[in-house]
Amino acid sequence: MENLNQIIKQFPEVGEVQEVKPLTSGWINQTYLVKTVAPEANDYVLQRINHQIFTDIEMLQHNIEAVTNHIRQKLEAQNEADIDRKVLRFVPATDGKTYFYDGDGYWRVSVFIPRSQTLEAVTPESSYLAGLKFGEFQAMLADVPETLGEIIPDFHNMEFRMKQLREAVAANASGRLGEVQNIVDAIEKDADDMCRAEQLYREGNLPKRVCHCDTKVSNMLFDENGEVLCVIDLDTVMPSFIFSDFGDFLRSAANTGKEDEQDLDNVRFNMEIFKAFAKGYIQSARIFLTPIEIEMLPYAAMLFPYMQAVRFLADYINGDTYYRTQYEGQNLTRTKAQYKLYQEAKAAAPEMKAYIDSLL
Ligand code: GN1
Ligand code: MG
Repeated sequence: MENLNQIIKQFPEVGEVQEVKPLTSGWINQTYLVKTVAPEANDYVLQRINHQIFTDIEMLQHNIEAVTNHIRQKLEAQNEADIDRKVLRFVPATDGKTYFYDGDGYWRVSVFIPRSQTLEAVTPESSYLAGLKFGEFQAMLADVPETLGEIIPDFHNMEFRMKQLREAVAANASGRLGEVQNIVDAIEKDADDMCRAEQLYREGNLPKRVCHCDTKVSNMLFDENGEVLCVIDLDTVMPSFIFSDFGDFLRSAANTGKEDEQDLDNVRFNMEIFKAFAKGYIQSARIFLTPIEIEMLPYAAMLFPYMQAVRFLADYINGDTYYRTQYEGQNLTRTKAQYKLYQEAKAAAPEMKAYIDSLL
């Protein structure tokens, strides 16, 4: 902790520290809660940024500052109360930057949002609120003046993910290809169709906009009354297709099974969660969505389990080099579960479309 205290001293606003303890949220960055001595003063969150994944820290923090400053200005213009609980604020280090490099790692500090909680399970009620909030988040960022960098290039680019799979297949580094050839073939059959967003983008018919790119219920803070306070985990905020945030949320929230479910009968697409989320999302996002973006929402709900199956499968064939695994074959189990979810979503697409039409 000695070392951590030295790092915290680089962020003068924090003041006198009472204790520093690990906060268990996510495995990408290391996160600590910094409790301060003064009773009414803010507490803080200290994070060591994973710069293996986020290699351009300057761009990362530029994106996050642009986003949080813009949201803060909007909340101020609306005369919102309690703004420090509704948008993250990153604290400057002595040189004025919102991060500090200690010669080995990159660190940043944000204000801890008191009396907040994350939800473990998604219910129709919280799914509705999440839809409303992620739509509002996108709507607020629709006119962000700065250009945001693509922090992980091609992150949600389906053509790029297919290319990675095809390279994995060609190299067959793990020798596992024979075992999964039938899944590769099934995936290939739908590839052109699933890459149609990239096609529309090239033709100038689909824009990219600022998205969150890691929408899950755990990336949202709720207050003591179950109201949404704030969207968190802004590392992947970048330009993408707007429906990324729609499809990615449903990939985890509307799956009735686990991400690596063994029993595929448990993997179904939960229409109640879908409807609640779509209702909230359309309510807050329809002011800026184009007709084609709305039309592609059911496609997005299919795309994300499909893309995730492709990513897990490529990693399995590569010999598990990207996703951490807890047991032998987990990436293959994940692949099958995500592929099953894709099939379920595909079957539900007409019902999704009818429901969305009924909201408009
Ligand atoms: C990774 O670690 P987590 O859950 O935040 C991945 C996502 C995947 C997800 C699948 C930077 O996110 O894109 O959808 O695993 N993030 C990165 O569980 O690759
Ligand atoms: Mg994350």
